[in-house]
Amino acid sequence: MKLELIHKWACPYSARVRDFIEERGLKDQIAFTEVTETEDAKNRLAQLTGKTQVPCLVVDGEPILESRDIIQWLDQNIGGAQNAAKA
Ligand SMILES: N[C@@H](CCC(=O)N[C@@H](CS)C(=O)NCC(=O)O)C(=O)O
Repeated sequence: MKLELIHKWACPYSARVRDFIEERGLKDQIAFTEVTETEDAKNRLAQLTGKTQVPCLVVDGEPILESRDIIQWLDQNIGGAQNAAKA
């Protein structure tokens, strides 16, 4: 499964997702793209979602918006309790 988090350093909603990823020890499984750092990221985000909103988790090419939904997806799909214990 290919996972990419399109985020912004200055965005508190992005920070919430990054914190969850850090706490659960999932960093190695996710590629991070800062949306303001490349024109390509901005264009891809717009193509995928029709929006400029971050954070956006892209799962095998499918976007998930909303920090709460992203965290819930990560929790249910790759960040179970066994990882929480390790963090
Ligand atoms: N409810 C959203 C809020 C996300 C949000 O407001 N992100 C801001 C940056 S902090 C943003 O992308 N603003 C530009 C836009 O919405 O187009 C979430 O929880 O993810």
